[in-house]
Amino acid sequence: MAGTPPSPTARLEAEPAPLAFEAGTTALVIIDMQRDFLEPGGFGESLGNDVSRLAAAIAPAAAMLAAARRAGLLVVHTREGHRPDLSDAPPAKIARGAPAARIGDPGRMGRILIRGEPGHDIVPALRPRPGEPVVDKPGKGAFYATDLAGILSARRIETLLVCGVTTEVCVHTTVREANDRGYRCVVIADACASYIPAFHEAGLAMIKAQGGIFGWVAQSAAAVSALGGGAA
Ligand code: C5J
Repeated sequence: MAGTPPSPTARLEAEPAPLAFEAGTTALVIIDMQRDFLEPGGFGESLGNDVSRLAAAIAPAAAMLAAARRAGLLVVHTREGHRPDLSDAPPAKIARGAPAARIGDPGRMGRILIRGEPGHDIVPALRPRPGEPVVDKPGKGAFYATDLAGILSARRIETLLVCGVTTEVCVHTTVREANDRGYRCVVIADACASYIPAFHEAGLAMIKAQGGIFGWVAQSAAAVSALGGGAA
């Protein structure tokens, strides 16, 4: 666009190789850091998971959020959840596994995985600011049945810094979708988490294997530094 100064190029220490990116064409995408996944009484716990395992990702994700805001990156938050009438929830998803409480059932944070309920909210440490897009998604991938592609293309985004939960489910599905759409994806390892630690490690290993077949993996400290560093 005429009159827009060129974005300075930043260098990010990542695996399998360092990566150059420009703040103006880079977005931070924070996947599903919702109470339903991170707090007791929500969807994650209903599936038999120890939700305390996800807490470690909050502080690194908050550091990423602060750094991205300072650097002027587009910040996109996603939330997994369904309409109150469950019209966008496939019966096969509702019935999956042997949960103690199913999607749409009443729980300690309102109806489980339903938009508008307390459990659907993003945790307070990562609350979106006005103007930051919040993408509500019915599936695991953030591109499926959402307007994320339009949000990114309107800003000419080329590179995604991705964090959130869970590493091997919604983070991985979104990165795979994004990779196929031509985005360069950097998964911020310590700002992601899984209920199953071995799956977190395997998920990260799969991203960066084979020369970065799905993208890159970096630590939040390196990414914050590449974004200009400094305190929140
Ligand atoms: C899951 C997610 N694990 N956000 N959702 O069901 O990863």
